[in-house]
Amino acid sequence: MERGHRPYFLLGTSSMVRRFGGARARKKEALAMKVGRFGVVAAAAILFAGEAAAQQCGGNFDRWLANFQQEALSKGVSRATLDAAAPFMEFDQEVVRRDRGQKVFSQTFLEFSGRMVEGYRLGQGAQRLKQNAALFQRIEQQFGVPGPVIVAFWGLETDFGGFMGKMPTLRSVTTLAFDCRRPELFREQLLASLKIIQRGDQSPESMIGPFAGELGQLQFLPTHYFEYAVDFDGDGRRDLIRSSADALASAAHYMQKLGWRRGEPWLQEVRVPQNLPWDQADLEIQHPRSQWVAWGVRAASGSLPSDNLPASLVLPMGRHGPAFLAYPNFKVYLEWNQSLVYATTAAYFGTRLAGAPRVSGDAKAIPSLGYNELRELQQILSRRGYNVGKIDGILGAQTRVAVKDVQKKLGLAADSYPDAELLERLRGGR
Ligand SMILES: [Ca+2]
Repeated sequence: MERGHRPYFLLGTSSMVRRFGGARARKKEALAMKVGRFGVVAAAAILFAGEAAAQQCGGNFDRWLANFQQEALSKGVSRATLDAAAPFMEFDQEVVRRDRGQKVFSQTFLEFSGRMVEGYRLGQGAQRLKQNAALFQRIEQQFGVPGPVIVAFWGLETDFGGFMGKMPTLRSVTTLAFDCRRPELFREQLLASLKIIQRGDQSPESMIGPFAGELGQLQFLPTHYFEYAVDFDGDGRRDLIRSSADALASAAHYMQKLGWRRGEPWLQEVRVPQNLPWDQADLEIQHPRSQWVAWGVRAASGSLPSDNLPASLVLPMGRHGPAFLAYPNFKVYLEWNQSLVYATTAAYFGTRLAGAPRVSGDAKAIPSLGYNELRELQQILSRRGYNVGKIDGILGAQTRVAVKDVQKKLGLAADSYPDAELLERLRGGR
């Protein structure tokens, strides 16, 4: 299973998902059809197994639910909690439809950060920081994570608590646990949702969120909610939906557990010389800052001390685009969301709120491949034996690794960022 705060979004913030909107009509007849055609077969299979072997997904919904409820009881969920949750534990075809239709789309770092950070969110974020200065001071004292870092996630995930989704979480996670796309992941989420209710943090009615089951102002998965949520306003409940203090402190607590290092930077924009050994620009490669300085890397603003703090050079748009040193704290961003564009944007947003100037670079001036070209590139790389994952037109980690390798073989600057020249040469089979 993939890791991460949101393992099922490559490049998805809930705000994108949120904009899909649409009717939430429930279409039970679709389920009835499915059960009608496959239910008997599934039941027979269970009988053949000679026991109540777990029907882990699909088949007859009522049978599946009864099986899940047994498991929940055996794992410490009370009958009373199950009874309270029962009216919401239904199948919702709309959830499946949205889950299948989830648009994962490709944007460059400058496009995405320009849209998600500059302007409205930056102004709002600065204001929120100021309004809650005492709260953020207390949070940093306890967990070591500075306010700007948390506010950036708050803004990206839910517009500072403004858009948290409108669907009953129990129904969403029940549906996705029953559906056979990622049943194990959502079976866990459903179990955690019930435990959150049992603990008194939420009620089945108050648990509202987007179709994929994330919860609250920082869009925690239910498992993360159950494990990392803290009560920071002191009312005795961990309420990540209605209490900003709880939600923000819980995010800091989660990041602390992911390994956030108190007092250290997370990301810093730099200028790089054009004769840099480009293959060293790789999240898997770290050098002390002194080595980067020796190679001619300079701070874009402020200073870049020549010391031993380890750093990776990140070029989200290749060697002609913006450049950042990513410090050990940056790995926490990648745990939150594996997408390099999302992680870099969230970290960059944090630096802006902490006073860094706007990133340099013009998206239109940097040669980038479009969606169709990226797909074509992935197809060519795949034919050449590279594992690029899904042919999806998205420049993900696997595609970057393949691009870097093929750049090296062709004697091109190995910055892991594909451009028209690379595609041209690969088309020609050279
Ligand atoms: Ca509370």
